[in-house]
Amino acid sequence: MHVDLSINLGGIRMKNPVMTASGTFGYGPEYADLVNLDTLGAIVVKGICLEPKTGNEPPRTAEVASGMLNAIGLPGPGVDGFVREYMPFLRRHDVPVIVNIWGRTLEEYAEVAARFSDVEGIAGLEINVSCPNIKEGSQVFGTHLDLFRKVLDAVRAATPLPLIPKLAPDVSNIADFARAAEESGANAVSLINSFPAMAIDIKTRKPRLANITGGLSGPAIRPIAVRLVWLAARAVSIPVVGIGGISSPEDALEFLIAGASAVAVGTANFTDPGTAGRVIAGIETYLREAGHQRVDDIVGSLRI
Ligand code: RRO
Repeated sequence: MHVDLSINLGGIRMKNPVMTASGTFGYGPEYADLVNLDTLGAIVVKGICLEPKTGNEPPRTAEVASGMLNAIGLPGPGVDGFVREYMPFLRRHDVPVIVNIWGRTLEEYAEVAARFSDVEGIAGLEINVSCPNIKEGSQVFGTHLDLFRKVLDAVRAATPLPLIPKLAPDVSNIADFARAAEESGANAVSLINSFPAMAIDIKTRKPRLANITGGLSGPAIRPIAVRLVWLAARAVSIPVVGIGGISSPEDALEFLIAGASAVAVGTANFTDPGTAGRVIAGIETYLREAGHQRVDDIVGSLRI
């Protein structure tokens, strides 16, 4: 039986439901010798703001049980640098490019979105309101419902591109944020960003990250993410992208059954760049063996 893995994620046509999570796959070329980029559902690039930025002091990562902490602090080339240095490469590939964007103010979010609207080859924007590691504000937008709505309204007014707000995990009611995204005209939501966390070296009594706190990602956060995806997917009718510790087809299938229409592989890219490929193949096998022809057949198929 033929299995059709293709999906339409809020207006973004994808060959399959597996993308790479922002911040774990560079801007694409970094992985091109290791992964056939054209086989991916989509590439989500590292967060871009208006101007070039250097990021935090090292150490910026630390390994912890079943995961890692990071406080990278959003280094990046800015809008113009990204378009100049990376878009020519990305346009040569047959894979949707989703740009993760962020700003320090509402106006900056809107301007970044507006600037990308005219750039050829961009399939959509993921709106980062949930970075745990910059002091200037991004996290505040993701955890305060009124500010979250304001960012989305500003970005929605600035661009016709498909918009995917990336939700913060550390909120008391994720459904409120998913609903607010839908009401503001978002085309999908993605969740979760890394979970705010901290680790200490007891010999030196220093924090293991220069930033003191960071974001926890990897298998440690997967069950947290599956629950939040389940809650968000029940609250909205726009598609949900499930993210959090996916390193196998089985992990991805949990998210799809919980209600995600697509998934993103994140931290696992660092240890095995072939993970997304294995996840795609494993989803296809699962669908075939269960007698399904399309991914949608299992989305939200949780039995309670
Ligand atoms: O760059 C980072 O420190 C970072 C960001 Br923007 C984010 O959204 N999530 C994360 O874990 N790290």
